[in-house]
Amino acid sequence: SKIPGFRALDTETVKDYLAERPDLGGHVGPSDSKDAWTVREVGDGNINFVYIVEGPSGALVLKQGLPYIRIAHDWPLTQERARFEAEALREEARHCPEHVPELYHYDGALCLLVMQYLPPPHLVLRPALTAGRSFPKLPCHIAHFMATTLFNTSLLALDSKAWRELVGRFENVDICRLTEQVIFTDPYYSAPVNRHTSPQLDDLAHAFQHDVEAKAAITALKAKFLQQRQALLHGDLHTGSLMVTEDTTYVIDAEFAFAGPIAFDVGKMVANLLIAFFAGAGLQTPEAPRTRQRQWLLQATVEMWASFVAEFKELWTASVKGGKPGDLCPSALFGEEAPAGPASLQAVQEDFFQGLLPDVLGFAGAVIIRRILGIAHVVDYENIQDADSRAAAERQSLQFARRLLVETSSFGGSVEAVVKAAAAC
Ligand code: ADP
Ligand code: SR1
Ligand code: MG
Ligand code: MG
Ligand code: MG
Repeated sequence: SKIPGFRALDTETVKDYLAERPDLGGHVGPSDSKDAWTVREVGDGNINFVYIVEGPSGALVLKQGLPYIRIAHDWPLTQERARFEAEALREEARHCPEHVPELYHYDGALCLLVMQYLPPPHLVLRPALTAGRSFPKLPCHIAHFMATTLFNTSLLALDSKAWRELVGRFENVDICRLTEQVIFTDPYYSAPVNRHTSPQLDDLAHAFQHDVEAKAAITALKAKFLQQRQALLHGDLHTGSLMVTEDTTYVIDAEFAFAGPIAFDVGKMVANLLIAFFAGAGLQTPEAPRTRQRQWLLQATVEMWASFVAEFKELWTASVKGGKPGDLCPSALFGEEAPAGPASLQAVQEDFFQGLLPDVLGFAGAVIIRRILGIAHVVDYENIQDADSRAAAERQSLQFARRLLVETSSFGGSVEAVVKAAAAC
């Protein structure tokens, strides 16, 4: 239901809203220059409305959430999502300001945020990948964002009081229920909102609905999504939530933030790089082959995982006081009484990452499947105009995703093995 006092803004009232708040309007220009401001609604996501406002002094972005989702007006969604996004942006900026747009303002009654505008040549990564682009710095940047935000909001960095306080601030119930539905439930039964390339993929869509092993695996992952509270996640970390140039990477759209399994954020990123890889097979033409970009997407997957592990481990090791046998680690998981010398720390770390990767791969499989069989599709595949070619890329993706989901251990705990198998498809 609508928040009392809520009203949806439009390209005109956005100007009035900002002009009445000189601290905000000032990013664009003085309020008496309002008539010269331009406002464009540019929302291309599934959920919200996004306005870019430009004036003589600069520009900003205003993002507003209505009481329903953008792509389905009969689908209500909590307007609390703006608060979660604002809180998450603040928390992320504490740990990784270089990859997060600056938040200027949050208005709970109007369910809106005002934030830093990321101007051209910034592009949303997903359509840029679909156009054949590569971004060599991306894997390191994303690894840095994930390592810093996930480590610093986990029990490895926080004491249990701070941790419980953080978890309590991010009880993002309705948004998590949406994810439970669209990723972990709908693709595995004949949910009314599902769609797929038909009739070409009818057999596979039907097969997933009767696939006992896939259902067991997705249920185990859903349980982890619901039960494992390891760190504050971004919660919707896909290539449509990244804006990039050759040199910069920004993570936007934090409204799905909640305390959950670290592997979910990492798995979404792995999935989306693989989606771009598999879709590339259908997007390329003899005149414009995608060989180099597709190789880069696989290398980027390996590099992102390796950098993430290295950086997360580095933060963890540095946070352990001294590092001599018998020294004490400050985190809640290694409390005052727990000795954490280098040997035991190394053993714990190895255990941690060995346990993490299968979940990363499982979540990645689930995320690929939802983008082909569920409600929310992606331009990676949708831009393949010929339905048979699109279905061929989707079929290959689904078969590979099922291996990630069900035969996770066949990759021997190695991302290199995953990309080698993808390249061989
Ligand atoms: P949704 O929650 O609906 O998915 P997003 O936060 O992903 O909304 O924003 C939708 C689109 O708005 C982005 O894909 C991008 O094109 C544009 N956008 C969002 N934030 C910014 C920003 N800070 N600077 C420039 N463009 C932005
Ligand atoms: C109705 S599903 C909409 C999807 O868009 C968001 O960005 C999330 O990925 C969500 O699952
Ligand atoms: Mg988005
Ligand atoms: Mg996704
Ligand atoms: Mg969003």
